[in-house]
Amino acid sequence: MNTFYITTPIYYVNGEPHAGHAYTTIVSDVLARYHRIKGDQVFFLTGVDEHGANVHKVAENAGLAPQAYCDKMTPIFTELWERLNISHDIFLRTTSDMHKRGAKKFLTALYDSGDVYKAPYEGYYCRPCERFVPEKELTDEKICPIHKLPLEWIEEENYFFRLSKYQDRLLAHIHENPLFIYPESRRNELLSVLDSGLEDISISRSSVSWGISLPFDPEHIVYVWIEALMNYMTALGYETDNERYHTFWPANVHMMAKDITRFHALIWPAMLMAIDLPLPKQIVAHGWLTKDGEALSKTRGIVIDMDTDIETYGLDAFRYYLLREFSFGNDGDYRPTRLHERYNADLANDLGNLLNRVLGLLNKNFDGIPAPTTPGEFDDEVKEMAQTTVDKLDEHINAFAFDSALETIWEFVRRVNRYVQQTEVWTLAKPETKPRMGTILYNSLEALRFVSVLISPFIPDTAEKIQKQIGLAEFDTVADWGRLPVDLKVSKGEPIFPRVDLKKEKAPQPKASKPKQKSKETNLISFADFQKLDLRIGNIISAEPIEGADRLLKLQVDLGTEKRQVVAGIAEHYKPDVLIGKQVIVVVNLEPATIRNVESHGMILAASGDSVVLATPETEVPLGTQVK
Ligand code: ME8
Repeated sequence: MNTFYITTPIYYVNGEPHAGHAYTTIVSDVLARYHRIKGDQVFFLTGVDEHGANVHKVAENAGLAPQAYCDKMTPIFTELWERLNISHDIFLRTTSDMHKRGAKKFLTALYDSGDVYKAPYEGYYCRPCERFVPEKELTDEKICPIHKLPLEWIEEENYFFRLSKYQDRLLAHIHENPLFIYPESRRNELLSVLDSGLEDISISRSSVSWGISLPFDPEHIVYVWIEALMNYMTALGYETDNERYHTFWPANVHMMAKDITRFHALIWPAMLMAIDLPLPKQIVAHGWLTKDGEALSKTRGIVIDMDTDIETYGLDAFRYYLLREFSFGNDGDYRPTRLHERYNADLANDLGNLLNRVLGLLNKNFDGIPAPTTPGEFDDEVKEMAQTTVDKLDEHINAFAFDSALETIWEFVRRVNRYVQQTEVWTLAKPETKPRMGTILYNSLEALRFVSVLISPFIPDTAEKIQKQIGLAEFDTVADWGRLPVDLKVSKGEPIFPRVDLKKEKAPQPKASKPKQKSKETNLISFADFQKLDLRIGNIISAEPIEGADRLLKLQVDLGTEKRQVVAGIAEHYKPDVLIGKQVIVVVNLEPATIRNVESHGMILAASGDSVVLATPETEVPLGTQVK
């Protein structure tokens, strides 16, 4: 039996979980559930990161001892995962005995490897990042490049890990295992980090008290990031459950967003190399979930109201929307109006109506599921498509293309709808055609059972509801055609996705953007004129404000064959850090211009109404691809 070990990051407890955390955990849940229905032995880990100066400080501010604070925060995470139907096998707390014992064993092994040494350290420290900011990232203002907050100068004796020693081995590993860091954009980013050279990193703090002490020097507390990475092994029972640890290590997938890939794809593998343990198979990073194009931030009021949307549309609609709408690896903007549209079109209409219609016809004309005795036109096409859907789904899931995976299933749902339509099954109730009617309804219901298996990793409650309505007593996870037993008594069937009335529910309306153009005719251009535009796909690799120009950002855009500097008037709508890694459409043959003393070689396209939203390709495409 294959094993499949999947992990989410362990989330900091210094704030409540939000939709971004939910997204990582839901995509990991899909993978875990998918591998379970394939028959793999799965272990799915999530949990919380409870140590470190940051958590300590927040606890102090709340007037609580750190442990009491963690005990208060942690249930907020476990309750959310329950509400989101997350099927994890373990929820790890870093304050647990199991983790502490495993971490000490790991640290001892690391020390014994000879790659840990003590040295004085001084540098600029960012508390929210919990890291020293390297020299090359420092600006004159000594501001954190991520949090834009002033850095603290810290001097202390620290233990260091000889990360620099592993530079060549890491490089070789990444080259020999092209899928080790996924997707490619992240792989390239980390290869360029490696190119610029790795420095040794400090792995302890003497100024921090909330954490695990080093087994070889109890005066020092292990740096929270080093401790956190070890959770992937301690949760298996590295010190406490040898059998489980050996069954599942190395992990198949460490899932996360792109913010923490350096720790996972460089530092963590080097630590494992130092103590001769196998490396995780894949470090996989998705993009940011944003709101109105901006990074989520509770303090700035940029939040996604998951609770309202789940209450209005149901949990599965929320899960479906996140998985169907966002292209994994790219940033995605959360829009309740799109959730509404997807709910009505895909869930209520395509799937819900199909189930209702087939069950309705069956109930009206048969007493239980009829036997498929009378084959006819279109049957084989539907059966074949069922099988190809399974194969395509597997490819998409292995590439983390959850949107394409769902689209593939929905192509099949729409094909079955068409089958019902093409065969005009409702006209076949006469005695001479009734056996054919029974066959079509059997096939349609078997197709729906099939669909229920395939959607079960994504929207598990809906999958179960469908099988219940079909009359199956236990959930059948096997996608093989013809397993549906005859004579089952189907239920009448409540709509699985009742219509949600926008006005009644006061669902958010899209902002009406003021059309800027005046009349149509006078604005017409010829096709030849349009063809003069050279539009290309580029990737934003850096973004920074322009002094004295509040509306402008200076962007460096990678077009595949060349890099361009572009000035864009989007600073009021996008924070620089959310832009990094975004694919955009660039007008590359625009005359260069100098704007506020900064040269601009091109222009990026954006929808520009009440708010400004960048035009991005629906899925990631090769850099330099022409847009026509
Ligand atoms: O980094 N969009 O914890 P953390 C998508 N404790 N995903 C998002 C997101 C967003 N807007 N915001 C957060 C830590 N995430 C460490 C991890 S692991 C050994 C230690 C998700 O609470 C995403 O998965 O800051 C991101 O990588 C993670 O939360 C960061 O969680």
